[in-house]
Amino acid sequence: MNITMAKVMLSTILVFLMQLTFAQQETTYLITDFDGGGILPNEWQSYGDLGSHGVVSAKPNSDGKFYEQIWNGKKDEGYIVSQSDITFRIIPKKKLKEKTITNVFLRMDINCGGAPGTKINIVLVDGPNDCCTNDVNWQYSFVKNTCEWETIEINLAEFGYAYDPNNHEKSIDITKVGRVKIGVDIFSGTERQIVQFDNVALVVKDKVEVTGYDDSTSIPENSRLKSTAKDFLVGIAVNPSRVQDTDYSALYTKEFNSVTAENAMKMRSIFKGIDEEGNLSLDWTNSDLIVDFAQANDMNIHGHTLVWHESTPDFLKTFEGTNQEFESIIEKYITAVVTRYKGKIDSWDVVNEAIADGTSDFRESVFLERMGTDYVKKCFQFARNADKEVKLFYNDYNLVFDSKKQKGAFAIVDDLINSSLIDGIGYQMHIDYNFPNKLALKTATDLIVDRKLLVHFSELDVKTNPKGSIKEFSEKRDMEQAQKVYEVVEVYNAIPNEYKYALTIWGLKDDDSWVTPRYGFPDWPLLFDSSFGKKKAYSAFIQALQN
Ligand code: 9MR
Repeated sequence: MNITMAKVMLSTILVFLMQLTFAQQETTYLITDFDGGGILPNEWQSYGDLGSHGVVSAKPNSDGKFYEQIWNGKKDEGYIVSQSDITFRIIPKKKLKEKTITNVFLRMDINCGGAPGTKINIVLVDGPNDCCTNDVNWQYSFVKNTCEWETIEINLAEFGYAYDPNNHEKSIDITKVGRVKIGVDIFSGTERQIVQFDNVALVVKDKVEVTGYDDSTSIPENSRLKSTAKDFLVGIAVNPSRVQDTDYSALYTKEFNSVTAENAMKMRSIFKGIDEEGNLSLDWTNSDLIVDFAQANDMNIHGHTLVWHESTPDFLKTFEGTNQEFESIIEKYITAVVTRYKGKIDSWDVVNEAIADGTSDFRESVFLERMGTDYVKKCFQFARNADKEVKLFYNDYNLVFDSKKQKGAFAIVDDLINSSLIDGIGYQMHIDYNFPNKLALKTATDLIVDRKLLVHFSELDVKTNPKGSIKEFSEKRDMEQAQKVYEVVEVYNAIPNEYKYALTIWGLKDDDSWVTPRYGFPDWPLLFDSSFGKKKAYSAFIQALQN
């Protein structure tokens, strides 16, 4: 054996050993590369619109819409769909029955066929009726705007909460339903768009790799959140009683350089009544306390929130005056609050949560009812009139993954941009240890950056027990939560500096959080435990900024 042969053998053995060590066992048990001709030669079938309408034609159908199917490599490799504003689905004929969904991934190669900006929804359909009431959606925007082929892989376990994050009863327990089908919807709007698919597969993995947070690397004892984050503010939600408690205030000032009042600047805290002449009765006790604390400690202040349906005083809901009078009261209120803290408060959530869950429509509220669909814009204008310098934000939750809500929110935002009334968007970030994934976080964050607005991850907490399935905080959940925090911080830190504002954590200690009382399950959603101890999620925050 000469030296070259020996080298080749050695490297072959090495590669083999590496594969043994690193390769994750996976089984691809449903796959189609469309090479057999026709839509789905083996184990997939078309469903719904495609089946009834699809024709091999690039001309509009009688309904004026385009439907085009090109099989098996006629243009490129892969399956091409080109149509406007319509749903298309492919469904594996085999059910996922008895598979544990935790380790099942949908993998496919996709290409936006020359139409940058195309979006698709990956849809999980849960029986028995196949469509559509129990569908869950996972919106995917093509990463490469050049429309090159890209491979996407989605952990099906992440679909669970997309369905209805606020109603845990309704969310799908995939391990129980036993007959899950998977579809792909083209979310094409009114423009004719093309999406190409190839190598659609379901992949079962032995083990789901957790990447990013490394538990074996300890962080230096003197690390601080605020000093590790060089290019943005690290905020904390505070309450009047806690800023006066030295255990809390010591940690607040050590770790954070921005505060948001968790409740003290909401209408219900400040706005106490209206007299017969229309004068407002305002109580500044709590809000002043927070402002004084922040100023004394040289911390930034983000104001939360001028208008929010959930913090509307009852006397406004039952106000008997005219709509015009109502609007003038809101104007007076916003003017008074913004003016009082001019030069002290750096930014305001002007309107909070204006869009209803799972829709693109306004949420019902007395503000909508009395001031019309322009109410958000009016409130921003009142705030802007009161202070030309203060930064104005629209703040809402679930915008990362509720695609309809996202659409509604950005319609509001785009209108505000046109009127030069908005400076930034707050993504609240009340999220789960396993949802949403990093790609979804990034894709949604890009929507803000694309508009050249400031990004505030405004109310971060990471639920570790969203379905109430655990009684105690496990090592596993601790790690998973840390991994999610790592991803959030990584995504935030990757924002171009000029659009960074703050990443605010919604409370200090696990046992202070709103989550447990609200959902009724024990949870551990924050970075510090109930004894003020740093959790893995704290280390993950620091690590994500150092790597
Ligand atoms: O954490 C806040 C909790 O203490 C209050 O009882 C509740 C109602 O005012 O509001 C909570 O904070 C909410 C925030 O103001 C807006 N986004 C959702 C937050 C959690 O409900």
